[in-house]
Amino acid sequence: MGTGKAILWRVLPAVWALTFAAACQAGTINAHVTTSEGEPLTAAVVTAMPMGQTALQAKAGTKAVMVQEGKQFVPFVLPVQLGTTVEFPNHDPFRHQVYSFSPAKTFELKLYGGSVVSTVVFDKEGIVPLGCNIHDNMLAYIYVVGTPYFSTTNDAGESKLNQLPAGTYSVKIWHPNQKAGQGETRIVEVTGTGNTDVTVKVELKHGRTQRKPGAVDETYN
Ligand SMILES: [Cu+2]
Repeated sequence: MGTGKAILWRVLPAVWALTFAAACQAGTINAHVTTSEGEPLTAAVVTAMPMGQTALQAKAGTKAVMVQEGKQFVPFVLPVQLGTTVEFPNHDPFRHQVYSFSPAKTFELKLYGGSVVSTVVFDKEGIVPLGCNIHDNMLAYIYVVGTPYFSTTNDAGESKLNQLPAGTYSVKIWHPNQKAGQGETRIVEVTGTGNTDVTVKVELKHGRTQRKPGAVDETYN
């Protein structure tokens, strides 16, 4: 009898915790990102990290894709979670040679084309600028983050993070051409119900963008 009661008292808190967790709904963060002039900023990455949480690895088998097509990388900015395998399919009828010299991931894929799909696992948080040895105009960024909650702004500068468990988050906005040292961070409270709006202005420097294929590159085909 005494033992039974003791077990009950040990189990009850766990049952309550489970019931409470199940009752908790998920919230949404709606981010609106503009330049300092108030223009909508596309291709900015919005990440939400639960406060006090250390970097979270992606589930095993998580994949993302960075395409080469028309001598361009698509997308220009690809956010991925730590541990994600990125595929680099080439949709062009000629070959590419993708590389990065970044501290977060230094790699160089062999010259490839056709149905060969090269893959790289991104295992360190940070910014990975990509280039192609054959086509100088090609440029893209893989942004490796330690949270499953991330999204890129659309042409209207909007980004939605869904299914966030209620709690406090550190919300960060990153864009490849933002001014150095200007990692825009906000502390945001997400409740189980309704949306939380976050509005951020990002000051841009004169940054590099991906250029359209140029005459210089034509000779390397
Ligand atoms: Cu190329």
